[in-house]
Amino acid sequence: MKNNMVLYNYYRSSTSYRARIALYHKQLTFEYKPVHLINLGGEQNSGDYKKLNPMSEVPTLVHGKNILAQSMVIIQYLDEVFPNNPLFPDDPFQRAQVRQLCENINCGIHPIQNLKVMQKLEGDFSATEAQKKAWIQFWIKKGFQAQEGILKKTAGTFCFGDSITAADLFLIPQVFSAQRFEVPLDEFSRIIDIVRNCLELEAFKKAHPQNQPDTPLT
Ligand SMILES: N[C@@H](CCC(=O)N[C@@H](CS)C(=O)NCC(=O)O)C(=O)O
Repeated sequence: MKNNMVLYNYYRSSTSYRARIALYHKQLTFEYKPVHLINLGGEQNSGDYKKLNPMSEVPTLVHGKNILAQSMVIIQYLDEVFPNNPLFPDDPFQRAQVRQLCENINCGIHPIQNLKVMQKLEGDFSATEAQKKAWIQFWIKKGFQAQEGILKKTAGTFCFGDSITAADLFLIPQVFSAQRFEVPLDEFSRIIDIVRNCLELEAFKKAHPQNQPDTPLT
């Protein structure tokens, strides 16, 4: 166990990607434990994994004896335990603004288009691939329209001024998902600029879904 830290995660899961960026941004080493979300009915649904994460989701962080689920919680925990390269501003209102940017994605976009939601739409309501894609595109676009408007006021090089904050850790993975589901991004010029700036940084490159131990070769 590197640094007494294990991250259970999946290469293309956006919530896993958030946690990986936080770990690399803070220059922490960790053991990568892949949890395949599709194979075997989804390894996240196995009894053993549920003991770690009762919601059957990735990521889960194990730090020594401490077991934590929920990417927001993991990111805040890492920020408090490892204060180098902070992910939230000191000022209480600015901290809240960064959290707002995080939660717009964490609560306002991601859960509506999560794998289990899409599986339910298909299983119980016979949604086709095209309908599922349209659903995902609708919610990401709606959320990004709100986020783009806020970012026009808060962003500099990154989501909140010119330093990396937790808001970037939520935005970049959500854009990765948007691209995966072919959401047109032309109207989101601020978001596109921030993504370009973030992807130049080492932590974001290392955390990228293309560069993980469980990334398929093809
Ligand atoms: N709010 C949770 C959401 C975690 C989550 O839903 N992760 C997805 C992958 S991005 C997952 O594990 N899905 C499993 C499923 O839908 O069965 C967090 O931020 O950690």
